[in-house]
Formats: sequence, C-alpha cells, structure tokens
Amino acid sequence: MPFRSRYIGLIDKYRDRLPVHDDTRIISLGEGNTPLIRLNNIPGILGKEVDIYVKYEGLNPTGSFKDRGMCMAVTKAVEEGSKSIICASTGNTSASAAAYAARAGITAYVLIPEGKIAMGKLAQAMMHGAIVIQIKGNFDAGMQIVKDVAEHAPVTIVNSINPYRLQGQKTAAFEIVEELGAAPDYHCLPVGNAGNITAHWMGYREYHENGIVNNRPHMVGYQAAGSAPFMRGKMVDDPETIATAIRIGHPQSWDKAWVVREESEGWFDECADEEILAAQKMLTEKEGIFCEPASATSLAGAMRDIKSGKIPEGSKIVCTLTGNGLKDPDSAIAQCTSPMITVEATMDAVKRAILDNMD
Ligand code: AN7
Repeated sequence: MPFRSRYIGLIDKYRDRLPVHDDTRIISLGEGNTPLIRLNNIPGILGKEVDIYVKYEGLNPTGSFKDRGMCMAVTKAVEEGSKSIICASTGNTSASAAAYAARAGITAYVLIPEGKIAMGKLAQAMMHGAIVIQIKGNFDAGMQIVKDVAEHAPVTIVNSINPYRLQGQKTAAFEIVEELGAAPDYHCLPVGNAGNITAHWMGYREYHENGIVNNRPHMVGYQAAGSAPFMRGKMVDDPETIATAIRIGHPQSWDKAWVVREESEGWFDECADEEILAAQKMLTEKEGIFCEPASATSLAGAMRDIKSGKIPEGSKIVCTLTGNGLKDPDSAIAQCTSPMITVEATMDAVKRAILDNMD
C-alpha cells in the first residue's frame, strides 16, 4: 500500500542531526512538524508588499515550542539513568516537563511564580502529575533555586540551560527551510531566556554550513517592554508584563543571544503590553490563528518594523508563535471589550440579536 510512513516526532525524523544512538529509548509525543501558515490579510492591512509566515508552535503536543526541546532533554535524562527532572518555569516549560516525565514514567518537579502563570499551563502541570512548587518570587528567583538544588539532589535540570533542549529546538529552523526551500530573510521571535532564538540560529547555521541552504536569516528578538533586559543592556530585577511567559529579567542565554544578533546581523527591540495584545487580537480576528500573548510579541514587533521600513518590502518573514492561545483564557476574555449577548431562548429574541448586530 502506498502509505507514507507515519510521523512519530522530531527525534525520529532528525536523528542524524541529534545526539541520539540507535538504541536510545526515545521519549516522544509526536512533537514538531507544525504548520507554517502564510498570512493572507495582515500584509494588506499594513499596506506593505511582504510575505509573512507564522510558525504555529502552539500546535505541539502540550501547546508550545518547549516540546521540541523537552523530548530531547527527557530522552537524554532517561538514557543517563535519571529518575527525576526539575525546572523553573513561567508555565510552558512546566507543562511540557510534566507531560514528558509522565510519558517516561519519571517525576517532574516544577517551580512556578505564585499567581503569575496562565491557568491552562497550571492545569497541565497538575494533571500530568508533576510536583508543583509555587514560590513567592519570580521566574529568575526560581531558576537560581533550581540550579542550587540540582547541585545537592539527584535531579536533572530541563530548563534551556540543558544543552539537549536547544538541540531539539533547532529543528524548527530545519522545518522552515524545508518548507520554504530557503531560509527566510527575517526570523522574528519573542525573547525570554533567549534559548529559542539561540536554538533557531543553530539550526539555520547547521543547514547553511552543510550546504543544504545558501542563505541565513536576520534574527530579530522582541521582548515585552517591562521585561526587556536586552534593550536595557543589563539584567532587570523586577520584570513585569501581561505576557507572563516572557516575564523574565535574567535571561539564561544572555551571551549566546548577543552572538546570534551579531552573527545574523539582526536586532532586539521591545513591545508595549498594549501592542502585544493588539497583535494577538489582530491575528485571531483577521487570520483565524490564536496564540498566547507572549507569542504575539514576535508579530507585534515585526508589524512595527515592516511599517517603518526597517524590514523592507519584498521580504520573506517568519514569526514564531511560541504558544497556543488556549493556554491563557483569562487574558483573552479580559481583552474582549464587546459584551456577550444574552437573550431569552426564543426565535424572536435570537432573530432580533442577529439583526441588531448586522454590519
Ligand atoms: C510562549 O516556560 O521560559 O526566549 O519557563 O513560554 O527561549 O525563553 C517560557 C518561555 C516565548 C520565551 N514564548 O522563549 C518557561 C519559559 C512562550 C514561552 C518564550 C517562552 P525563550
């Protein structure tokens, strides 16, 4: 029968480019292979001739790009005999760690900032059976504690300081090159710890050095204005933003990300919370794609730089949408200003509601 072989995850697909052996037990949930969607309506709204694609990483198994790195980190942790993993997280890493630990049959300990993670992510970590430790402090404080604890307890850190995380995450760049037949001119990402922008650059570099592609993108990292250490040029001690996923003031891949900017001739910039939410709303309303606030930072920044001409017309741009909009229903509902319509359960009442709301 002419069936294509079943897609069983990125480690299987890219095993020649990842640090696994033939007999490695692969811990996978079918991550990767996410859609690269061309925006049909937003370029026209901007009034610019550009090709914008979004890489919808929110369609990974736990709803964020973290799964690309987590499958590698957990696969290697299990290979090395580890029985437990630990991370600090603004939410998505904890959801992913919890799921892959469940899959592997090991324990996940996750440290989260009390009251500052989106509801969907908390639900995931709890449902998958992780030991959830809320701390009265932010992500950066949690990250420091995790590093200290791991020196004294038999736990494997699965934050992006674990090198296997970036190895897994570089595969997103491979997928983009394979679909477009080349690297884009610009690749825009939201930046928190800066692991993902670093991983993407590793992927683009690898395909370029291996002669698979002969161009490389400018890497552009956007931060939330209240949590923008790359714009301040130094660590930020009290990061704040509605985009809780990137509420990070002490990025773990600080040095690597500056190298990425340098080598790719890219840049960093910041977006106000209102700009981030407006981009999220525009994407949902005008293109039918729902991402979480942090993810919309890539599009918010790209739209601004397209409008100003910093990203010139004729460019091919990829924006990574790092996480699914369903992760954070509270911030979504809070920003929908038009009230829901409630009427009697009659044909007349519904008809009136429809006619009253026709364009
Ligand atoms: C949706 O979950 O750091 O720059 O602990 O969840 O690689 O850190 C999340 C980060 C962007 C930033 N978008 O990526 C965590 C965590 C979303 C995210 C980022 C995160 P990096």
